[in-house]
Amino acid sequence: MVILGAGPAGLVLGNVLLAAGVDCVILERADRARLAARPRAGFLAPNTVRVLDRHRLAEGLHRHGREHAACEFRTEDGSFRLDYGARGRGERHTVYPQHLLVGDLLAHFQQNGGQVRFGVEALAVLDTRTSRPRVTARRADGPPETWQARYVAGCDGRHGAARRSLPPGAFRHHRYDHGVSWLGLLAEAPPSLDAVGYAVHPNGFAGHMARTSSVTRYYLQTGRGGSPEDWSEARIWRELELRMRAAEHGPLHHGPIVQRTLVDFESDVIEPLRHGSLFLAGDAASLLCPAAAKGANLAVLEAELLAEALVADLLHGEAGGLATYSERCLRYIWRAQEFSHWMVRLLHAAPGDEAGAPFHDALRRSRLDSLRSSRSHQDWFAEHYVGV
Ligand code: RFL
Repeated sequence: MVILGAGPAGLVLGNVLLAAGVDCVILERADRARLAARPRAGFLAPNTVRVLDRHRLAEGLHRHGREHAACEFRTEDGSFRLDYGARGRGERHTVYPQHLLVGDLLAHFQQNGGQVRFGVEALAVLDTRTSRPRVTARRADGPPETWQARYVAGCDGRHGAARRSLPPGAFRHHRYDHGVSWLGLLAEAPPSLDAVGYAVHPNGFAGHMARTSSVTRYYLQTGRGGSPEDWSEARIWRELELRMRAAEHGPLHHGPIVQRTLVDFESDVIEPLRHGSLFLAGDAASLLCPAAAKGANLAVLEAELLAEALVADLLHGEAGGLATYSERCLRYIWRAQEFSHWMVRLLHAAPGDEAGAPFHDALRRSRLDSLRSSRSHQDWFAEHYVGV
């Protein structure tokens, strides 16, 4: 088995396969140091924790992760807190930075004898209609390499080799541009709220999400086409204080900004996720905008489904799980896409040039009003916010 990419999808898949006795290798473009230092997600759904628990991969997150169960909305119509952990199914997030999780998964895989080839970039997946697919790859300072296996798992993200290798005409690529961009920031500062903060302001959205006791993720909605360098630290904190209405709710804890990333809100889905002996999982299968924090959670869910189906096929000759893998994942993917899309509409004013923008904006305020006052709407939110 060849796995492309050592993100959450590839590493969960690799660990489950290895534990079952399936021989596999992971090809990873980045070097080890870069991989373990790439902060991205942080909010892990209860299902993700259950999957990691089932495969004994959750020791680090239980030791260092923190439970999280509340959001605070700050809007032009006032603020309100939603204790989602006490609504719906009563479930909570575990906050544990993705790069720490990736570090744990990598260590576990390698301690159990798993092979990761760092600095190896897959170029193409060939012969996917046969039972001996090949992966061509290159190393920065070495000759081209070819890897061959019974199956290949494309866990190499949206711009990886797996997507590029899909036979033209054999898949649908659903794409949506939400017309919104966020500047994602990491501040070396303790969280300022004991809740996820979602602020809707005439200047645009601002968000606050705890990562650890000394690191906080912030988001600022920005225009398209800017550069993270347009944002000095002074401008960032001024804008965060303004949009989060610090004058009314209390100041934010300031600290050095150690990461600035621009994220254009685009979503997409590849259908189907299986092409002969090539399977897609994680961001390679579907990209979700980060508004609802679903991407890493879906990646883990899909990796477990794929691992179990591969084990059934390779060790027990039962091909049914692989045959239905794509269909089963796509149901989860579209549910997550639907909720993420709803969140984007909840948190952002419609672009001024969009047809019916004032109407959409009135709908957004009405949605927030309903979420503030309707217990059944809060139950629905809680279930979808922590679920995948
Ligand atoms: P990854 O993590 O991108 O890993 C893919 C790996 O493949 C490697 N690679 C290749 N290797 C070999 N050959 C090639 N040709 C290759 N091309 C790429 C890459 O180096 C990389 O190591 O994908 P995976 O495993 O599918 O995991 C997906 C998640 O990383 C992603 O969905 C989340 O980070 C999204 N996301 C969030 N998800 C959550 O569930 N909760 C959150 O709180 C959350 N917050 C976020 C986020 C994403 C963000 N950004 C950066 C868009 C916050 C942000 C700012």
